Amino acid sequence: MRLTLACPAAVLLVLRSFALHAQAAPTQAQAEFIKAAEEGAPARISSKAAIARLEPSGKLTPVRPGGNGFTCTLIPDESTAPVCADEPGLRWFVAAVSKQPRPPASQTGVAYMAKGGTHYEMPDGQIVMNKSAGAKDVKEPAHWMLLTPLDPAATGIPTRPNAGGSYIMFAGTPYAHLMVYQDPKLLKD
Ligand SMILES: [Cu+2]
Repeated sequence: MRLTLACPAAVLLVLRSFALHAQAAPTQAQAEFIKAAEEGAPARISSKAAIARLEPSGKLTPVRPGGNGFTCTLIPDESTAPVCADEPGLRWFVAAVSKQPRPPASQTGVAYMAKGGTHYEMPDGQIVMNKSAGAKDVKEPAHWMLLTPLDPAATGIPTRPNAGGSYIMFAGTPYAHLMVYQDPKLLKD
């Protein structure tokens, strides 16, 4: 988990506490969190992923180490939707939940939300990042995401959910990304 590069001292502490507690069975609260977070992706990914708690401040607290570069967590909003993301994807989510002006400009991230999630939609169908007057909560089906700021004009990809299943969410903002309404659990190995 390279995220923690931002604060090397914290990483060391976290790694040490993993070493100390490596043999300890997870508490019931941890076990429940792990089970819920693992629902974000197919078992072949989530069973080997790191599990971490994510707070609205962007603080990540490891719950279980992983081995495949993915981390599963629960989005810290009313949805508490599980998400499993690779390293760039996790950094993107940390930036988004902690309301950073933009995600770190780095590689494209991939994230899975096999239980779906929610977003805010204005009466005209425009998807907005923050809840504002007139915005309503809309449920999203199971989907996966390519976290890279695609441009609707350059790509021709629509900016709203549609029968084709793919659209650019938050188009025109640094958090623009490709949404694919397809259950990641149906992806083949
Ligand atoms: Cu999205």
